[in-house]
Amino acid sequence: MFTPLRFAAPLVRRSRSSLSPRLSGLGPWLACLGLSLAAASCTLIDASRGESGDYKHPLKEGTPICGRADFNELFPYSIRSEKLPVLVHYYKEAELETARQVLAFVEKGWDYHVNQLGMRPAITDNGECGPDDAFDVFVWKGHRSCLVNVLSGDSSTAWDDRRGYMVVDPWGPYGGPELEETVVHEMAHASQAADDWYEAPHTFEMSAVFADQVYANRYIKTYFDDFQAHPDWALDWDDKYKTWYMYGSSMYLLYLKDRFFGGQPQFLSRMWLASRNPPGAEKDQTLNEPDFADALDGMLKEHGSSYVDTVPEFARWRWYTGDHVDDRHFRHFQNGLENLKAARLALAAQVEARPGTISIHKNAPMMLGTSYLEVKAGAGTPQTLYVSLQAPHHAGRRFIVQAVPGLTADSDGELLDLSSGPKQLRLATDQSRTLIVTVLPTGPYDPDLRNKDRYPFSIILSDKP
Ligand SMILES: [Ca+2]
Ligand SMILES: [Ca+2]
Ligand SMILES: [Ca+2]
Ligand SMILES: [Ca+2]
Repeated sequence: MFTPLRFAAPLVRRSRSSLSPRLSGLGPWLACLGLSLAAASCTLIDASRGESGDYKHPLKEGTPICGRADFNELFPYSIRSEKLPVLVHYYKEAELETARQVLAFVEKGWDYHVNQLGMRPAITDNGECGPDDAFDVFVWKGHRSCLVNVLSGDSSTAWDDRRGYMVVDPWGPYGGPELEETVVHEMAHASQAADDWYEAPHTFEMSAVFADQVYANRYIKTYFDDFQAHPDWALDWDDKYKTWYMYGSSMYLLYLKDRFFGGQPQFLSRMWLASRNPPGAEKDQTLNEPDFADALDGMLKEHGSSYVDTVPEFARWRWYTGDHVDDRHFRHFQNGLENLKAARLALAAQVEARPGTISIHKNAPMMLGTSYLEVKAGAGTPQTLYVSLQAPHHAGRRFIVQAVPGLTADSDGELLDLSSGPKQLRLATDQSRTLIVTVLPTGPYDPDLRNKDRYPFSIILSDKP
C-alpha cells in the first residue's frame, strides 16, 4: 500500500526516482498524488516580479512531457544556452527571467560536475525530448518536486547510460533561495545517468548530496540527522525516500575524501566510471555488476583497503560528530558545522558499566550496520571491567567490536579482538566509553544481494576475564 502523502511531503525533494520508469506502473498512486497536490496550497515566492501569478502549469506533477503532441502548447517558450547543449523550456512569456536564472544555474552545475569533479556530461537525447539533441529543462510552476528523469539509452555505448531531462519548479519548496542548490543537485543526477542509471539505489543521493556540500562548502541542513538516527541500517540501505538517510549517507563519501583522497572530491568521478555495466539492472538489480562497491574496492586497493574494510573505520568517524566533533577527522567545510554538531548518533543502549548483559534485539544491526552502546561508571562499576560478545551462530557474518574515544593522543579508538575471550574495557576521563559493534560479511559483499536481515547480539560486561 502506498502512502501518497508521505511521498508528496518534502521527502520527494529532487528525487530522481520518484518518477523513474521503474515506478511507471503506479497510475493510481500518481492520481492520488495529483489529488493531494491539488489540495495543497501554492507558495508564491516571486509574486513581486509579477511573473508567477496564481496559476499552476496545466500538467500535473509527474506527467510525462517528452514526445507529447501538444508539447509546443504546454511549453511554447524556450531559451538556449550559448555555450552548452541545453534548452530551457517555460510556459509563460513573462517567465523568461526565471528561465534565464535556471539556465545560468544549469550551466554552473554542468561546469561544476563535468569540469571540476570530472563527471561525464548528460548524453545528448537525439531529439527524444524537445526539438533537438539538447538537454531539456522544464520550468514548471506547481510541480513542486524537482527531478531528473530518463528516456532511452544510447545503443552505441556498451553501458547502461540514459538520456535525461530535468523538471524544476522555481516557485516551489525547492526553488527561491534554494534554486541554485536544487539545480546543481539535479545536474549531478544528469551526469550519473551518463554512467549508470541503475546503480545501487542509495548511490544517487549519497553522491549528489556529497557534491552539493563540496559545491556549497557547507554541511547542508539536516540530512545527517536521519542518517545518524539509524546506524543499525546497512550503510548502503535504500529506505525508499522515507527519510533523508540516503542523502545523509553522503557523510561516508566525506570520510573517503578526507581519509583516502587528500580531501579532493574527484574520486567520485572514478567511482561512477568504474560502476558502469551493460543494460539489465533496470529489471534485475543483481545484474548491477560492477557496482559502486566493486568500484571502491578497486580504488581503495592501493590504500590497502576495500569498501567493506572501510565500514568499521567509518563507524568510528561517524561517532566523531554531534557532541564529539574534533579537528582530526573530517576536514570541515567552511560553513554549517552546526549541522554536523547537531547530528547526534542514536545509541542502541546507554547503561551503567557494571557486570551484566546488554542485549540488542529489536534494532540489531543489518549487514554493514552498527550499534553504539555507551557505558558509564556508576556505583556498581568494578575496578576492572571486561567485555565479551555473544551472538547466534551465522556463517555469513562476523561482528567487529571497537571502543571510542581513543585513550591516547594518537588514537581515535581501538579494536577489541574478542575472538579469544573477554577483553578489558577502560573508561575515558569522563568515566564513559562507547562500544561500536558492526556487522560485516565473512565472504564477498554485493550491495544488490544484501537483504534486511538483522543480527542480534549481546555484550557481556564482567568483573573477571
Ligand atoms: Ca532534447
Ligand atoms: Ca548504452
Ligand atoms: Ca552488484
Ligand atoms: Ca553498476
